[in-house]
Amino acid sequence: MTRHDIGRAPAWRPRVLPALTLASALCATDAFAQDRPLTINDRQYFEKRGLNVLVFTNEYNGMFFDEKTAGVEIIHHGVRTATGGAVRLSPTPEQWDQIPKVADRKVDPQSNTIEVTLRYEAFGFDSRLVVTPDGAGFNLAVLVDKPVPADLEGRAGLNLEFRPSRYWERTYLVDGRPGTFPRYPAGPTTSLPPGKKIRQFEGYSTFDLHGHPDYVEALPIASGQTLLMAPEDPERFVTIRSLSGDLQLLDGRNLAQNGWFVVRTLLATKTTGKVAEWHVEPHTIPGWTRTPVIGFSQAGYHPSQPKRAVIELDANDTPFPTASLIEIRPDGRHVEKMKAEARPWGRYLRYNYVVADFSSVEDPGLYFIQYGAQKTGAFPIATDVYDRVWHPTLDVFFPVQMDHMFVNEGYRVWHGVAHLDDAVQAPLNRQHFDGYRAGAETNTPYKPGERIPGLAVGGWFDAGDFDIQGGSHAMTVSSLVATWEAFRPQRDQTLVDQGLRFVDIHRQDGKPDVLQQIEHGALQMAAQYRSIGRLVRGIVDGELHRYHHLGDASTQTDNLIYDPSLKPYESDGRRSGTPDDRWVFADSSPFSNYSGIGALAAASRALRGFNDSLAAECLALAKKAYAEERARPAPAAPQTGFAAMFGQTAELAAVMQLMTATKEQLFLDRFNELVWPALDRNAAMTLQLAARAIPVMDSAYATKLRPYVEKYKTELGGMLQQNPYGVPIGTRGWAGNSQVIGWATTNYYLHKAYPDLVGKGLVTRGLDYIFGTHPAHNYSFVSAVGNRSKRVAYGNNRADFAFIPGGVVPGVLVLKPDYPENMDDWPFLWGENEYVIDIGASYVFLANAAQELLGK
Ligand SMILES: [Ca+2]
Ligand SMILES: [Ca+2]
Ligand SMILES: [Ca+2]
Repeated sequence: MTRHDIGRAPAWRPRVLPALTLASALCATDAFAQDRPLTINDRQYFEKRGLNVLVFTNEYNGMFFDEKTAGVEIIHHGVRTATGGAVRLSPTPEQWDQIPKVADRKVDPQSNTIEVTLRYEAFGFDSRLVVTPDGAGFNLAVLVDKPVPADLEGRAGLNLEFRPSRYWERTYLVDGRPGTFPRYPAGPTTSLPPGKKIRQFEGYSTFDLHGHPDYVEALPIASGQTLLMAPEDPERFVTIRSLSGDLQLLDGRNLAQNGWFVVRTLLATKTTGKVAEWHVEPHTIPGWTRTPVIGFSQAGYHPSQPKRAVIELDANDTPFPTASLIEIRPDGRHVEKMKAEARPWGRYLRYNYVVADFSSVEDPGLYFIQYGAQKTGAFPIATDVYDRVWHPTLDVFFPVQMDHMFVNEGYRVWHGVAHLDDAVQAPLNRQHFDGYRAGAETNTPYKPGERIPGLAVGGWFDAGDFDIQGGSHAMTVSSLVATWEAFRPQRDQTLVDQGLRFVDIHRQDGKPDVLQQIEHGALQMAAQYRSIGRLVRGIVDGELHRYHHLGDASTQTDNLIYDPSLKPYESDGRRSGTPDDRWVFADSSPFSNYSGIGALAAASRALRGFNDSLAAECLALAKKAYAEERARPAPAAPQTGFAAMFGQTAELAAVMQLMTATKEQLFLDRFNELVWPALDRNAAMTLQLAARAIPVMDSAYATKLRPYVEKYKTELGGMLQQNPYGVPIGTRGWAGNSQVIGWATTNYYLHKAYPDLVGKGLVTRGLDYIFGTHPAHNYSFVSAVGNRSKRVAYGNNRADFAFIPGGVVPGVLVLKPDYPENMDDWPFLWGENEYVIDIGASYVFLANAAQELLGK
């Protein structure tokens, strides 16, 4: 069994239907459903009971390239097991390999066919991928009007990728020959000269030649005409038969830990028309119905807060009328405490929902929820449920993310001192990876390749990767300062020694950990302002093959200053001839600079009395940089996209922090000048900032702000109806837990100032969502917080299928058109599972806010 199935009844066991009804149901409805071929539904994908086939409802994008969320995809008994069905140019495509563009897509319900035209512009290569239901499955064919280009012969193939964690511990048959899906990659591979390699993103290479001539490709682990995958498992069984050419089964993990099992047929060459064709038949279980997901808070509930279980149901499921809250008594007996109506909510995305409200139960104790025969894990109702939920984030997640430090925990070293060779000015005119780019100016006082002094200090690894991102640092520092100023948490469970670059987890040193983290962020940001005069876009590897590093952060670079007089891999013990020192990218955007200025001003307040010299320097740097930025001609505020959302409030946020730090009239006036137009433009984005200024402003300010809060409250009503969870669920390519936390935090500030307008329930609802009351499954999105939580995630230890305690993942990604997903057995989808520092900091704030509001 996989983790996904733990605690759930086997999906194919019929539930609580009288024998007669069941028999007739199987004869009529289910037998019919089983025989019914795949048909195109009104959401433009192929559907039959237990099976969906998506054909480029999701496309590859140019930002992160292959995210394993595009192409022909199979949702098999509710689980997206296959992705990347397309013409691909390598046996086991990696994230930064060439991706096809969709030049055309035709959905034809008349002929029950979906056809996409795929284009590789760099090769002038077009092909058509045609999906047509056939028998119990479908045919997948590739057609070309012109022969495959000569340089892609033997390279272009029809690929389909299967999620390893859904197939390992299972077997396959290839033309009757048995095999077991490898639990861990074990070859075979072959070494090829670089001339054979298809150009990757912007000419970068994911492969480190490391002084040797050849790169590596995966060879098939099996090949033949007919492949039966997991024939022993009715939920996973798929048959693929090639109608032209051999099928190959490959293991992409031999090249990259995030690779999938790939089934592939090379396209026929020097010919036109059909150049590859498969018959694919995923087995379906008659009358299959997805097991309900009972969404609830894995961390439990404060007695006085609302307690809503949101139950997610298959569209074919018939809801039970009630759900029960069962108390686990001190004598061990299980006693039904309350039977709540399972109130139909309706449809959201592809599922139906019912909501059971247990709010009236306020007695402290241990409970679980029973719905039909299904029982959830146990959870507490107690006055102290929020006391400790943020500790793993502050005690473990943040220390593990600390750059330029050695981080120890008990017998375990998380990583050694990293990136002592930071950093050099990035080259000009470069489209880099991870969203970095350089134009014609460095925007710093340094020449390309020149060393920028003082940067090997402080800072955190941005996320599951190891770069230092300016923007997320600013948000993190500002958020940690907000926590310090609002709640003054004195918690001290971490020793931080900046002089020795040493961190010891679970070891007191007499200093509040929040302040030590603020100091660590401020040290890096102050270094940037000291040597460059602005917040940098980031500090990141120059080479793609170092950027995707998995392992100890201290081995990402050699920690030695680059010296071009030495040969690559040569060292005198202090310098080395390997040009691996990280690059500094700076842009000229005032918006990111303002966010850095605001964070420095905030840090200066928190650090006063803790590190006075750093506090004073942070404020001086912030004021100087603000004056410089204001003296520059202001570019037009971006009107669309991410920059518009943050750009337009960036200066306001900086001024709010400077005003709070200095009380100077200059900043008070500027704040008044900016805040009202910003509220008129986008109140939802501005209200949190505006409310945070209330203690600094006069009472007339709070009165003037009130109508905006009233309007927000009205708009909230509509938002709360958009999904059964009653929180804003984002639909972008990076899942939206951060927005949920931000929304609940705004509600906290508004509740503090206008308790008659915004209730406490809108603060805890955000946490209920994070802790398990959400679509797809019911694990807590904070690793090691709540009874069951994310046990694999996209931290920098993801190759070990592990987690970092206290890390908060992005959450539920809504794949078009209607599939909410958060993989719980496969850590490698960053949009679902990547911990990021700023969401960690904002989570610490929200958890403290809930604790303060509800009290003991
Ligand atoms: Ca990054
Ligand atoms: Ca401490
Ligand atoms: Ca180096």
